[in-house]
Amino acid sequence: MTAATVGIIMGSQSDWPTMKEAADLLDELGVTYEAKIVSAHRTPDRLWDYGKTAVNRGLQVIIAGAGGAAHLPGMMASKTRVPVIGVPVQTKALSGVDSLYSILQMPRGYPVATMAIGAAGAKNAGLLAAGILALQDPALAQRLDAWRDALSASIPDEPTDD
Ligand code: RP5
Repeated sequence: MTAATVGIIMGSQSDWPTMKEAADLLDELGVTYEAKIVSAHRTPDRLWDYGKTAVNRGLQVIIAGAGGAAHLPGMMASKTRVPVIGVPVQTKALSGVDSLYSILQMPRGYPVATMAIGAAGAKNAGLLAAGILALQDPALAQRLDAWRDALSASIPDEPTDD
């Protein structure tokens, strides 16, 4: 089995439908990844171990999604120098604005690249991770360019009624 270059982590099983957007995108582009449930509040020891071993396990980017008091991406950024991309998962109570603010306002010194709320954010997290890896991987760069070209080509010139 090929080692994962991207770690997709999320606070709960309930985050998976959102975070699967990132996983599907990485599948499409042929990027190796792993997906794990790691909760800042419910499994803090798991979070600690994941961050402590991330560099040595060869992870190059971590995509971390959480909702509500979404401390996972920030805590992971505190524990490892592997770049962390944060995905604010949409919540029922506050529509994900709570998640967004929890992830966005990191103190100086520990950056998290924060995406949009929800599925679009998760998909863009996959694309951003692929873009980072493509800097050192010409074949992936070609696949990513082709993906972007195909998206552009799929946009019609004019709107239609149906
Ligand atoms: C967070 O709490 C998770 O990231 C999830 O978005 C939210 C709700 O979790 P569940 O109660 O659905 O497990 O830790």
